Formats: sequence, structure tokens, C-alpha cells
Amino acid sequence: MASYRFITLAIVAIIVLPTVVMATEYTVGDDKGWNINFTSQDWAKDKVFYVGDTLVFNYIAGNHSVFKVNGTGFNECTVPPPNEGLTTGHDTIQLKTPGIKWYICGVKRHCADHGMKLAITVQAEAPATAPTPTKSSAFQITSSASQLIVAAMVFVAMIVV
Ligand SMILES: *[C@@H]1O[C@H](CO)[C@@H](O)[C@H](O)[C@H]1NC(C)=O
Ligand SMILES: *[C@@H]1O[C@H](CO)[C@@H](O)[C@H](O)[C@H]1NC(C)=O
Ligand SMILES: *[C@@H]1O[C@H](CO)[C@@H](O)[C@H](O)[C@H]1NC(C)=O
Ligand SMILES: [Cu+2]
Repeated sequence: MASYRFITLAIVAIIVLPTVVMATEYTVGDDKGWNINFTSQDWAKDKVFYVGDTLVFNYIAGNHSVFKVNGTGFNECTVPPPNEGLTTGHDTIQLKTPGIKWYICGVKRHCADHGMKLAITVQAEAPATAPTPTKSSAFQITSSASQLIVAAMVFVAMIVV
């Protein structure tokens, strides 16, 4: 009886934990947030984005906005109709599909004059099976961290049951 509980808990932990650990939340511009000094290439260059990850755009509401556009809109800084924009100052976008994603600021000429725009490529694969060396080495850390949590849970379960 006790060993069934233990096995069930271990299986649940193994299935659930990696899913939780793997989704990454990226704050666009890090501490400086989404502002006119933002440079897409600098911020995105060392990051690998996966489906399920989240982008958070932090800024003073009213000073900026976030519009999802296509490649043409990105290059030409074409701001879509206002109702398509995110304007809360803490806008969260979940990356749901792979491919290139483009975002621009729709306030004044921030996009055209200050390059306030972001282009990222979202990968379909989960980090566990991704061939990218940089990400897979990063994943090994989270993987061993999740294994450690599973081990800790198993240990606790063994004491409890
Ligand atoms: C943006 O850059 C200007 C000039 O370099 C600087 O004065 C300002 O503090 C910067 N703003 C932020 C939010 O980093
Ligand atoms: C936000 O916008 C207001 C009004 O235009 C301006 O006074 C303020 O300096 C802006 N804040 C920042 C951090 O850019
Ligand atoms: C890009 O978006 C604009 C505005 O929504 C649209 O008119 C245009 O056809 C799109 N271009 C492509 C290549 O999808
Ligand atoms: Cu702006």
C-alpha cells in the first residue's frame, strides 16, 4: 500500500516538474524594461525562446505600448489600429507558436526614431530535445535541479509513508 503511494508520487513528480521548470519568463529589456533605449539585438542575442515561454513588457503606462506586427510592419514601423495594442505597462505575451515574432512600440515615433522594436525567433522544441548547445547546457542545470527536487520529494515521501 505504502509503496503504491510512493510510486504514484514519484511518477507525478517526474511528469509535472519538468513542465513547470522549463517554461521561462523573459522580462524585455531586463531591469530597464521596455523603453526608447531598448536594443533588440543586444537583449535577445544570448537567449533562446521556446513555445510556452512568456515575454513581459514593463514600462510606464501611457509612455509606451506593445503591438504585435508582421515583418513588414516591423521594418517599416507601421503601427496597427490602437485596439490591437497592449497598453497596461505590464503586458504579458505567451509564445504559443514557433517562428519569428515581431513587436513594436506604437507611441509617437519610438519605433521609427528610436528603434523601439523587438524581433525574436521562437523554437518549437522543448529544451530537453533541442539541438542548440548553449540551451542544452543551460537545460542540464534545470534538469539536475528538477531531479534534485524529485529526489527530495521521494525522500520526504519515504519518511511520511
Ligand atoms: C536612456 O538613454 C538616455 C541617454 O543615453 C539616458 O539619459 C536615460 O537615462 C536612459 N533611460 C533609461 C530608462 O535607461
Ligand atoms: C513618461 O511620460 C511623461 C509624459 O510624457 C513624461 O513626463 C515622463 O518623463 C515619461 N517617463 C519616462 C520614464 O520616460
Ligand atoms: C502585414 O500586416 C499588414 C497590416 O496588418 C498587412 O496589411 C500586410 O498584408 C501584412 N503583410 C504580410 C506580408 O503578411
Ligand atoms: Cu515607446
